[in-house]
Order: sequence, then C-alpha cells, then structure tokens
Amino acid sequence: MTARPASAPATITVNKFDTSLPIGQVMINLTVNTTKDNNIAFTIDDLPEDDSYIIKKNGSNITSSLDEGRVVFNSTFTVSGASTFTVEKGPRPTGIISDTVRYINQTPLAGANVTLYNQDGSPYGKTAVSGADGTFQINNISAGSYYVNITKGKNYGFNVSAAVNVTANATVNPGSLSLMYYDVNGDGNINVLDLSEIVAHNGSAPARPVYDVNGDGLIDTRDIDAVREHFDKIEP
Ligand SMILES: [Ca+2]
Ligand SMILES: [Ca+2]
Repeated sequence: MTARPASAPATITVNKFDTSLPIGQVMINLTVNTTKDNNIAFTIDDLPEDDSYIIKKNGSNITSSLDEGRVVFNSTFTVSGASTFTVEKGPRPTGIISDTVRYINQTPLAGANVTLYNQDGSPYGKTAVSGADGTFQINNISAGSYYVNITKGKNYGFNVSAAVNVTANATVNPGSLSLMYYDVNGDGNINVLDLSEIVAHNGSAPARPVYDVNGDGLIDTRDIDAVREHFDKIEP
C-alpha cells in the first residue's frame, strides 16, 4: 500500500495493513504526524473495491471519500502532533432483486424457481420461489451484474433475464420474467393430446390462457409448434 501526504511537511507511519481481514477488524492503522501544518491531506491506495469502510481518527468515526479502492483524506483533517487513523472493513454494500414471475400471458405464476447467476454463468448461490401472487425477492446481493433464471418443472419453459445490474441499497426489477406452459390439458405430459386441445380452439379467442401457449393473443399453428418442440422424449 501507499499512503501519500499531499501537504508537507508530514510523516505517515504505517503500523498495520492487511486488507484480507474480515468485517469488523482493523485492516489499516497508521500514524500521521506533522510539525508544521495542522491540516493534512493524504490518500490510502490499494484498498479492495466494492467494500465499505469504517474510518476513525483517534478512535472516533470520521467521514472521508472512497473512490475506486482508495480513501482520500482532504485537508480538513486536523492533526496536532501524532494522530492515529484506522480503517475497518464494513458491511459489503448490497441490493435487492424483486419482481413477479408470470405466465407468458401475464397471469402471475406461483411456485416458480428463481436462481441467480453471475455474469460468467456460475451460480451466485441465492435462490427464491415465487409466492402465490407470483412475486419473489432476493436480498443481500453484492453490487454487480447478474442473470435471473426462472424454471418450473418440465411442463413449463424457462426464462433467463437480460443482465440485471444490482446497485447498493436499491431494488431492481428485471422485468419480462414469464414462462410458457406446454402441458395445455394439464395431464402432466406434453404430447399429441395437447395439440388436440389447441386445434380444438384454433382461431378462437383465448378462452383459457393456456391455449395461447406463446402469449401472442392468438391460438394458431405457432402455439402448436411451440408445444410440439417440447414433446416428452420417449426413451428407447
Ligand atoms: Ca398434456
Ligand atoms: Ca399464440
């Protein structure tokens, strides 16, 4: 690390610097001394980004600006003789993802599995299940960019959101989290009987939402194709 005095003459002695320490422990301890100018400005570099910090002068909380891995102390920090500055790692700033899972025709969908993925495709380690009104909420997500994946068993399609950007202390709604339902007649299988159901209602206004499988407002061959592509596989 470096701690750079911006106003001389001053000396900065680094007593401790270990940014691997967990939340609540003092990572950095340094003594700032000046013999001439009481107002001293200095910067601590090489701090981990995306963390929060608790900064103290002689044991009392103070504020400073944090900018991309550095703490900047401007010249308002008065130092009389030697003063001790410490930096603790604070709680990591987090945000919330919240939304409603729906059938593609916009009816709320309960019991859907919601899984959060990192941008590289690895699981982030947080999941949720949509409630009776289709809503879900995932808390304490580190600021960053993610994907939301929605599934509900084999009879439904799946949905992966566009990249969702989580920012600290805010709630983001990914939107467009809707699933198609391929088991039109609800018998647990996806097969030709479901096609028959659609054909029976071909061209009519959607009497039941499930006939309009792809949610475009029409019951036609596109719905038949959508179901046929997801027929149950018959094992040899
Ligand atoms: Ca069926
Ligand atoms: Ca349709």
